[in-house]
Order: sequence, then C-alpha cells, then structure tokens
Amino acid sequence: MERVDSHLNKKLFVLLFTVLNIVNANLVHKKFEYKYSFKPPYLAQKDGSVPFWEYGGNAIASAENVRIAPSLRSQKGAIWTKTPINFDWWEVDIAFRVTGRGRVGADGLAFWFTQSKGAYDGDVFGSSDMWVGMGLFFDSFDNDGKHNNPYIMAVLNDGTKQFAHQLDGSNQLLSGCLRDFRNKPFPTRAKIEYYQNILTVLFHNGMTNNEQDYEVCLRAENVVLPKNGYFGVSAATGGLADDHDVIHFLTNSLHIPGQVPTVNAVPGEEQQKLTQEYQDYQKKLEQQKAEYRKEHPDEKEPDMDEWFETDNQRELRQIFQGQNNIFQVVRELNAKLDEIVGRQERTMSLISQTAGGVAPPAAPGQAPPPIGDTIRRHEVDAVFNNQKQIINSLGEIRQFVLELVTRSDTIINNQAKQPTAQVQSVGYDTQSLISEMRDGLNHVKQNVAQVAQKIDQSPSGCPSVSCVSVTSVLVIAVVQLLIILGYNIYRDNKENQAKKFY
Ligand code: MAN
Ligand code: CA
Ligand code: CA
Repeated sequence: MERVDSHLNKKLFVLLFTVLNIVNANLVHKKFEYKYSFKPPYLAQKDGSVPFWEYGGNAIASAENVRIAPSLRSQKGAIWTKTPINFDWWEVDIAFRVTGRGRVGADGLAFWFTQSKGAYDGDVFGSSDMWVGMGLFFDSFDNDGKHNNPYIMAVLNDGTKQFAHQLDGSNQLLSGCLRDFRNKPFPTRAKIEYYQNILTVLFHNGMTNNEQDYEVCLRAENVVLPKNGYFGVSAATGGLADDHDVIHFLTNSLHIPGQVPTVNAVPGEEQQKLTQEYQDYQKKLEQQKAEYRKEHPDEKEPDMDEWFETDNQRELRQIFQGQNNIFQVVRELNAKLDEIVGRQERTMSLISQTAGGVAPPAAPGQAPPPIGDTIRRHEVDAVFNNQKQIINSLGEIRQFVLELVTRSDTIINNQAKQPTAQVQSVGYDTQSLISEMRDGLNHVKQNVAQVAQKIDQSPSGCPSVSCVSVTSVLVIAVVQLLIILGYNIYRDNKENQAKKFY
C-alpha cells in the first residue's frame, strides 16, 4: 500500500514538475546575447579574431569552429568573453566535438563561468585553477583508474581549492553523469541553465541531429555563482590527445516575468561604446580592402553580389532546409513505425507462445496470425472438408445398407418360393412323405389291432388259414422307414452340394 502511495507521489511530482516547467517556459523571457555567443559560418574573421571573444594558448579559430586544443601531446588552450555579463540568469548551448583515433582520449574540455577570466594555459583542462565560480568538465581520461570516464561534472570553487586532477575531482564535484561524448556521428551538445540559483545541465549525445534529444545530466539547487562573471571554454591534452572543437556557443539571458528589460534600454555609455566598436570594424574592413587592391592591382573590384545570396539563392536554400526538415520528420516517423511493428511482432509471438505452439510470423500484406484459442482459416476449411467426406461416406454406407436390404429381401423371397431353401430345414416332400408314412403306419397299426382283436375273439387254437406274425410285420415297417430316411438324407446332401455351386 505504501509502495503504491509512493509511486503515486512520484507520478504526481513528475506531473507537477512538467506543468511547472511548461508554465516557466511560457513565462521566462529569453534574450539572445550575441556578445556572449559565437557560431558558424564566419565564426572567425579573416584575421582569425572571434568578435567579442579572446582566445589563446594552443587554441585556433576558423570560420567553422574553434579548435580549443588540437590532438597533439600536452596542449592547452582557451577562449574567454571579452566583457563580463550584465544579466543574472542565463542559458548557454554549446555544440562540440571531441575526436581522436585512440580507443581512449584525453584530457577533456571545460565550460567556465567565473568571476574573472581564466588563463589560456592553466592546469585545469587548460585554464586556471583556484577559480571563483563554476567549471563544467567533460573529462575524457580516467586518471584515478575507477573506470568511470568519460564523465561530465560540475565543480564549484570559491578560489581556495586546487583541482584534484589525479583523482578526476571525485571528491570535489557538485554533481555529474557518466556519458560518452567522444567520436560521435553528430556534434555533442550541452545546455547549461542557471536560473534562480538552480543549475541544470542537459546533454545531447550526438547520436542524432535532433534538437529534442537532450537528457538531464545534473540538476543542483541553491547554487550561488558570481555576479557579472565571464564565460569561457578551455581544453587540454596530456600523454594522450584528442581534438577539442567547439562549433557554437549560444547564450540567452533569462529574465523573471515582470523584470524583462526594455528593448531600447541600452545605457548611453554602452550605446557609444557599441557605435565606436562598429565604426572601428568598418574602418578595419576598408583598410583591408585598400591593402588587397594594392597587392592585386590587376584584379577587378570583387562583385559584391557574390558575397551575398540572391533572392533565388535564398529561396533555394529555404526549400532545401524545408526538405531537410521534412526528411528528418519522415525518418523519425519511420523509426517510430519500425519500433511499433517490432513491438507488435514481439507481442504476437509472446501471445502465440503462451497459447501453446509458436505461430509462424505473418507475411507482409497478410492478415496477422490469429491469437488465443480462435480457429484459423485453414482449420475451418479442414473441418468443412472432413464434414463433406463424412457425409459422402454416410451416403455410401446408406446405399450399401439399402442394397443389402434389397438383396436380403430378394433372398428371403427366393427362399420363401424355393422349397429347397434353408429356411425350411426339412423338405416339403419329406414332410408329406412322413405324414403319409405316419398315416400308413397308423393304418398298419389299426389293422394289426383289428387282427389281434379277431384273434382274441376267436376260439382257441390257431386259425385254419395261415397268418403273418406281428414281429414280421414290425420288422418290415422299420426297414421301410429306414429306406425312406436314408433316401431323404442322400437327397439333402445332393441339394447342399448343388447350392455351393449356385
Ligand atoms: C599523462 C599525464 C596526465 C594526463 C594523461 C592523459 O598521464 O599528462 O596528466 O591526464 O597523460 O593525457
Ligand atoms: Ca581526468
Ligand atoms: Ca575517473
């Protein structure tokens, strides 16, 4: 019961958190801070400078990225904002690539927000130790041999602590997560948010190019960072080396609802500085143009149209981007569909297994196999066929029985008509013969009795006429009877033999 309650509480918490996030997202005002950002194309200018940033050590900036530390042994480099920030809360999105040919690389990359700018060749991932503020370290190399790198961690410092490089800062970190960020197909990304003293780090593992694929790495409350600090990125290699490239650094200031700065509220002094900066850049550009013309007097004035895209080019680019987006969406849908199909197939096979016997997978375009104890089409057909066969057999049996009946009827009739048939075991003639014999014998008996009576009535002594004795008469009668019986048996035998042929 308690477990159910805690589960429910967790769910409610997640729901509340999501709702709060949505409400926050709708209310928090974001402003892009170009002076604390860099991105391609034209990330670095021709002279190699990155506007509003300063870099040093082994760092090299190009039009496409800033290589903070190259894949050579013992390199250190860093890039820092020129000016401190003038807002309290912020969100920074950095896209970077840590690449190297080794199975293990080193040493890693650091994102900084500190009270003052750090060094360009320091001891902590290429920048200064004993910093005041926060360092977010992407530590590739497992110095303490705990098999827990690459690791991402936030470390706070009040300027008093030395970073324990050999322990990978394991006793100093505020919070962190174990994530691989080396050699990914797309740039890895981190979104670092500092809003109302809550520090949140989201990480994108670079396995897709999808903006939605961030996941939480760490979240810490009651974090106090310096006011008006500097942003920086540094990197270092050691005995092992990776390339450490930052592709973009995009800063947004975050403003609590009701405290949103008015758009034109640029202080006069600031405005003047900006105008001055702009004019300086313009001058520099003109100078460079003049120098170029001097060096290449034969060359025509470059066609300015080539420098900018035409309407058609822009339209084409937009179409291309739109198509790319559509392609991306279709690919995601495809992946989801594959996942659904996979799940369905797994469920089907599980169900058919539990129902007894594994069903064959459905061929594409066919109906999926039936589940549970429902009957299948081919089984229905088989039942119908069996039924048909049974009906046919029954018809044949009926026919056979009818034929048997008629035949037996015929036989009975024939037997009734034929006096020799076995129904009458004794022949008709024999019966009449026997009754005739019985009658004859009775007649003989009567005669004998009459004779005996006459003898009794007559005076004693033998009659004058000669007479046959009784014994002789009886012997004659028995002989007669035996002859008749013998004849009868002989005839029956003959008839039986004849029937066998019939
Ligand atoms: C050497 C040293 C370490 C470093 C590793 C990995 O051992 O330079 O400081 O972390 O190589 O590069
Ligand atoms: Ca390390
Ligand atoms: Ca470690």
